[in-house]
Amino acid sequence: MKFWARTLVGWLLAVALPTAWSAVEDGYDLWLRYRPLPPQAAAALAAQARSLVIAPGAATSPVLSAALGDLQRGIQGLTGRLPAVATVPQPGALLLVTPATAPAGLTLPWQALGGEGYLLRRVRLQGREVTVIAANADRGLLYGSFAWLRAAQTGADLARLDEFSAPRLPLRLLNHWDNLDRSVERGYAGSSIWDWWKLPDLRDARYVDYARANASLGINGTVLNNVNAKAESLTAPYLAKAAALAQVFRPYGLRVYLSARFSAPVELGGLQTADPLDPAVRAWWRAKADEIYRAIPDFGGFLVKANSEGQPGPQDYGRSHADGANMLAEVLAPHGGIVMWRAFVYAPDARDRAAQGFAEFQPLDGQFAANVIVQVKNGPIDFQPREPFHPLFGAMPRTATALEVQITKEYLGFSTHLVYLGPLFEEVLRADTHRPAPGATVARQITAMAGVANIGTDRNWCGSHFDCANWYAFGRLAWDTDLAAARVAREWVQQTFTRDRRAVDTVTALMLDSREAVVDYMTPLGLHHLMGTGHHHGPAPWVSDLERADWNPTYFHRAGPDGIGFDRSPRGSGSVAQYAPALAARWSEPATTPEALLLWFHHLPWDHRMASGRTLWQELVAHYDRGVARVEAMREQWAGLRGVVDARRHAEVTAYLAVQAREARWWRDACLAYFQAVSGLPWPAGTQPPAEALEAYRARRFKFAPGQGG
Ligand code: BDP
Repeated sequence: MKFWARTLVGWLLAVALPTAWSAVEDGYDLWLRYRPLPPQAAAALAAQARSLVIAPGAATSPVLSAALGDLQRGIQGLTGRLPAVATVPQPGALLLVTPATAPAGLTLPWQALGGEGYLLRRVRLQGREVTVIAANADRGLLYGSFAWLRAAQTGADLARLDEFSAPRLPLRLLNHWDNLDRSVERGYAGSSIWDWWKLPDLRDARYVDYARANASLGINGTVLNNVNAKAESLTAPYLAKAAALAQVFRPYGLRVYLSARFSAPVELGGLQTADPLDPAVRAWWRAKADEIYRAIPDFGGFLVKANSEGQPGPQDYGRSHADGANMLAEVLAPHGGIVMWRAFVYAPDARDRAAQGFAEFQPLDGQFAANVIVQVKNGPIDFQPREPFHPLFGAMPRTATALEVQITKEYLGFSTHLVYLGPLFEEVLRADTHRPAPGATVARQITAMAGVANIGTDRNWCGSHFDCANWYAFGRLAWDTDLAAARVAREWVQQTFTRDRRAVDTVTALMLDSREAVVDYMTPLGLHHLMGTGHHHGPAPWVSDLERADWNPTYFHRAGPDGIGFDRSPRGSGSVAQYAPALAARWSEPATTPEALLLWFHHLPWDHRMASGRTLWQELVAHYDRGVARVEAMREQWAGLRGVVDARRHAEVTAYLAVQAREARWWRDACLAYFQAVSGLPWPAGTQPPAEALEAYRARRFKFAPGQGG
């Protein structure tokens, strides 16, 4: 090669290509980046994926085409070679097979795969080494294809591949709290990705990428609109818009659902009532259901927030939640649709808000129709950094239940705090309800999992790069509730950032530490709901003047000169009794309550002795300090990755971590300033008093904090 040519090639390799490359690292590609592997690894992978083999004619299935599309895109990206689609197996082929198309001599455990599961396996077929992606249906092939790509991207040994996976939960859904004006309730990632105004005519290319990302995780349903629903979403023009989205999503196995406003028969139908037992109301909903299914033949069903936070519901007419849910279930049943009826309710006169959901719903066990699922938040209050699991799990054995978690971090620092939620999801899924016996985990009690989405129009989808890990973890854990959050974090890092081992170790460790960090600097030892009023940004433990008692942080922490914490033991509200007797007994006594939940269940004097030997007051300060220190450690860990992680994303995360460090300190200082004032105790030796006076923290206002909806 001539000198100038060598120089040009050198310049391209050293400067131009990496620059061009890093320019596209804006997070848009999520974990489906498919960036080129190092030459040797690329060649090895290419040898295993020379062609994609399907049965003649099979590619006409839209779902299979979607699977092939991502396999081609992925393999080309990773290896630089586009695999051909063929119908005859050659060495190095990837075979996509169902029982109907499997070649003779290939015996596989078809039955265990169920309707959605898949098997990835290296086999010798007629003397040739090939890889099979096997499933009973095209949807399984789609999930299997993404699993193969995940294996390829995470550096798995593809020559020895043998992976079987089938979901236990048939329903794995995102819940968008998106409004029709494109604002997003508790959204911190820009506007709603649904451009309602331009739908159904304009179908943004982003809708396809959204569906691909969900399919890659096995998410199979999406509720398009806010649970605080507008009746208009059930009108013909909006149904046409939802139908357009359903059409885009269909090849990716993603069904569309809608939040239904219970009073729609009045608001849209001109009826005098929305009483679920009124024949005219039932007829209205029946006609509406028929209309919906004409527009969206595979419509999934309704999600309903009723008689909660001012939403209309059956209780407005003296009817029960079961009456309301069953009425909707009846009109959806002929079409195969379901009702997800939320158990997030709390009455204004609540003696103990944590007890309300159980009190209203548990007695209704056995009264819900077969196609109703009662959707229960992970904890009995409201998506706090840490809560015990909701006592309804396991307590309604004759009712199908769904676990609802919040992916968007309304109470965990919005999108500017790095908090990996995998450990939170894992904690609740693995919580032992003891119902009917020890070992009955939440994961074993549910039939569905719903995640309140954190997706918006931001280029990186979720408002921050790391918040995409929470979308990812939700999907992966909903698919396989036994997965470890640590493994999920690791594979996300490998696909999203780098396969550099040291960097993967560092980022994974940082992520795993982050959830405990936020608990420590916001609400340690079982404290909860200390957040600012309305927007929930920042600390406000002093707020005590809101109209309803249970809107006030003082209601939840009950700090005074005598001590701190909410007594839910038999000596207090008694709501601990909603748990199985073995747990209730354990959590009724401070000595046998895990310290992480201590102040959730008990009101204790400031000088209560903790396991560490410190007093409760000293321990509280130590936790807040540890939270702040953990964030500082996260910053340092991340700083050490400069040059390993691409510059743009590295800088963005660095900036966010600075916000988090500042706000963690603010949380610590403001909460401790307040608790110190009410307890009257001196600062423990060696600890720092807050930077500012309590009044200064109390005076802060955040009128324009995001996520308050339209
Ligand atoms: C609360 C949110 C509110 C939601 C509500 C719900 O602050 O915006 O509408 O949950 O889940 O945490 O319905």
